[in-house]
Amino acid sequence: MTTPADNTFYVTTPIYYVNDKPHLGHVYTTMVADVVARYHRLRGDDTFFLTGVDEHAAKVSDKAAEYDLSPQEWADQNAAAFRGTFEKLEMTNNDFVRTSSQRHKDKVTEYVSALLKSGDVYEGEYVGWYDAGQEEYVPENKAKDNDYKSEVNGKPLVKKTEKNYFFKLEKYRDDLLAFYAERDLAGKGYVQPEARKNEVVNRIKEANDIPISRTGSGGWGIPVPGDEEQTIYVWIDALFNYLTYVDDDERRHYWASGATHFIAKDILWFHAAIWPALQMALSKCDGYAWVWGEGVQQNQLVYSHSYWVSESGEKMSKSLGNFLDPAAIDNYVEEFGLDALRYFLATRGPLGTTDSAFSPDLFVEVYNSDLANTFGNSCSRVSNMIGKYFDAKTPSRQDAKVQGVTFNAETQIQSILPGSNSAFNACNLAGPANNALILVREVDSYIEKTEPFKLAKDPEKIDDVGAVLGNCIEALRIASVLLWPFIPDKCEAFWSRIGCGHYAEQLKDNGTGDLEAWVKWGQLKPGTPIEKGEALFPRYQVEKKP
Ligand code: ME8
Repeated sequence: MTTPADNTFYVTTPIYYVNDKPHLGHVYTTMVADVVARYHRLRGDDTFFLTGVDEHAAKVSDKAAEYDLSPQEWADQNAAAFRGTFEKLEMTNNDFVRTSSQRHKDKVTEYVSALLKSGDVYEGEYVGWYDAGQEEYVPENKAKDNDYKSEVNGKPLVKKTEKNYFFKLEKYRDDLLAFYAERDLAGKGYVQPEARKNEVVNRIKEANDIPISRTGSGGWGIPVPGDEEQTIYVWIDALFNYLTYVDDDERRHYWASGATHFIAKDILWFHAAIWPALQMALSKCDGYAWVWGEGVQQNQLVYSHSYWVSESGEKMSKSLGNFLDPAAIDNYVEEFGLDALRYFLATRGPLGTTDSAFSPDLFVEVYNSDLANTFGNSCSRVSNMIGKYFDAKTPSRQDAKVQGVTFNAETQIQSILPGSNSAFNACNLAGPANNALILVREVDSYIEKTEPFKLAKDPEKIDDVGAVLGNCIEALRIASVLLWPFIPDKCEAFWSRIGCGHYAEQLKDNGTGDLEAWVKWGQLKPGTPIEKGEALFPRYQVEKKP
């Protein structure tokens, strides 16, 4: 995830199937992308964040039929549920994809027409084992396992040949491998984490052409241009969303910067092989060279995270019915606040190569240790003392050394920012959050060592007390700027208490900030009114656990 020189940043999530309501897994990927998008806006980057829903799947029309609704009606209901959940969770996506939107359908039709014309999509024949009772094709291995009989009624499967459209994936094998190699050479692998790359590369070496259409969808889907009998396979339709929603004069520069695609490992193959091959193929068509431009080749990447699993280790999924659904998510937000959920998911989630168990105990522990006892407590403690000893105004002296104790935060800050930037660039979220907390802990330890509450008893030492508290509030201001992508609401509340409400003003409605300037030491002017306010994160009593 590298920001190109022009400071443009484009981040996406998968578009989610609307056969059912959203769950924690969907919220997670969108939340991760949101934290990253906010970080880039905070830096001042021209940022575009896209999420949305994938509608034309057979499982959507099947589910609709169960409820006696049209696929569109069912998709509308669930798309609204996804949109509503994301809005409630204050996701800052710039647009929301619906693959049933006219804009998307028109663009996909244009792209597939171009590919038909160039010959990279061609008409062919699909030969496979057909279960007539079930009206479906059975993959070769499954057919073989069942002795070429129907799993359902035991009747022999029939070998059936059907007209189909194919994409010439095989033709792009070498180009894909060369692309992977170039990116590795440049030190910016296309697939991350690195560990996931090998399985993909090995599969690319053997990739064959893939069918990209189907019949019998009952009209639910985008027709293959010039052949109303066939609809474009849902995965091809879906992958194109990353392009259809930015393919206009206002947004095309986001595409050119090279997207960061956040996904989970379940859908890596489509993103790691089929997606870049489709882009390569489209770029060879008249008027589409920009689709595979330099910025795309250098910066586009696929970050494939692991799963949230239940405490017994099963993947959380709709089909297993063990996911945290919107109601359970609401409960967490009600009990702990939205920022607490954001913080927990972003810092303790399965971003790397191992799955994370969603544990209510761990949630409470992290909430209390990082948010209530560290950031929240430090903000209250320092604001309270400023209220008590300095008439609730920022004290004027900020010497680094008080009572023989040197305040280290100022030097630390110089290394925190570059460290956070490179961590974000590597899609590491726990690191930058922890860096900010290290700064907060530095404040706590400085207070423990200098004991301003004791010094304040001696009127002659009031300047020292001022120096300590002035340093502390300044360090907390900087920590709050660094924490904003994770816990925006609480940071904004804190800013309004310390005279920094203008940060929030600037960031409002997806505006951009000035991270570098805001984390410079010594900006809180002496005499700035400091409000105490309620605890930002009230401590949670463990026996009350949700
Ligand atoms: O695959 N842990 O949609 P989908 C973490 N429409 N993340 C999870 C998760 C879990 N247990 N379960 C789901 C599709 N996710 C296609 C995508 S994109 C062009 C088309 C998240 O509704 C994760 O991001 O099955 C995963 O990749 C995605 O939801 C799959 O969502």
